[in-house]
Amino acid sequence: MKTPITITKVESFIIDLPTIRPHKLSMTTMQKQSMVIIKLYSSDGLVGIGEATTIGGLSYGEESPEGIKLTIDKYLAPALINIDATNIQSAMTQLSKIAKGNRLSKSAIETALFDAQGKRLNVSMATLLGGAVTDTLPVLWTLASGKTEQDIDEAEKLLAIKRHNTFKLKIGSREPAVDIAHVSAIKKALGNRAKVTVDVNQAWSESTAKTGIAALQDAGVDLIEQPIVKENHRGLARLREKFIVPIMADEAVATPEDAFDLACLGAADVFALKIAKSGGPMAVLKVAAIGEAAGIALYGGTLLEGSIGSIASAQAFSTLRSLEWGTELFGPLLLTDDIVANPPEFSNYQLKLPSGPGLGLELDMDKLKHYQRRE
Ligand code: MUC
Ligand code: MG
Repeated sequence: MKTPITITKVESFIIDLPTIRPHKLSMTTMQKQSMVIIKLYSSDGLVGIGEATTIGGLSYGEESPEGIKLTIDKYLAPALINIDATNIQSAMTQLSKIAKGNRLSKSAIETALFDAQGKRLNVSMATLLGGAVTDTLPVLWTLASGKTEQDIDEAEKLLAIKRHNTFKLKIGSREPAVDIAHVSAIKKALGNRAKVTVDVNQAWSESTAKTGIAALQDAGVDLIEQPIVKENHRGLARLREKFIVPIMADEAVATPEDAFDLACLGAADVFALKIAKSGGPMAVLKVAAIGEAAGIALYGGTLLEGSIGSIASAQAFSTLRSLEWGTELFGPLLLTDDIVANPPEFSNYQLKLPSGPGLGLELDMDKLKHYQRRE
């Protein structure tokens, strides 16, 4: 009988990497990104890597970097030891039995299992997920310095070097009138040369959203992301009824169950897909399938992961037939350095998928050790 290939060890590290400038969202201003990176070892000597990253400690979501590391070390890793490293579905089912929720942590594990299995079979992670239909993905950039003139300058530079031609603006922390003036000034400066989208990150009440979206629609904004609290699916449906500008669900659509409810209610024109939010690449493709079946357009989202999480997302998104709104997988470009030896390439408004097996990335252990948090 063939000796089974089993999982022998899982290591996790918290990495703190500074951002190139403050990144201002409705709930926090980021000066650094804290990523949980894992290494998953198997009995055949292969090591898979994965990433679980959130934004602003506990201010954005329900899992913090410290909590993710604890969850992996104390609960998920012990449940994986000695089980079949080549059966990803079975390993993830095992994790779903011993841990509720904790989807960011699970996404890192699933990514590492795919990375190792891809290396084992000498195929990309996308191939394991059914096959890539493209090797490049369009990528937008988020303007979030908090200053209108600086954001316009940043957009002009990125347009000039053809790195991005769609810009997402983060609003919601200031008075709506101030935010609307900010967005209108940027849209006016960029004109038809760029698409402009806004992400309110749940900051508005439904009544503020009614007046706010009306003004943003008049200003020529192309897409409105998560204007109200994520739990208010019916409110999103009411807003969608009212406006022509498309409404995108982000925080509201994490699991396939969320996707099903939003689809039944007609509450979104677009779904923002994120592997971490859904609990891994396989779960995010289920969300995408529900969107496709309901005629909801798709968008490849990020939790501002570094290269590992961004490329894991890209591997999954590259298997989708249509990503009408492109992606926002620019996370590595927001950071001052990288912990992989072959950082992803961005040019001509696109992210290029690496060509190697698994994720196609090589961890730089010296860099990882340099940025590792020691406590
Ligand atoms: C979010 O809510 O969309 C994605 C891009 C960005 O700047 O922030 C994130 C989070
Ligand atoms: Mg968002």
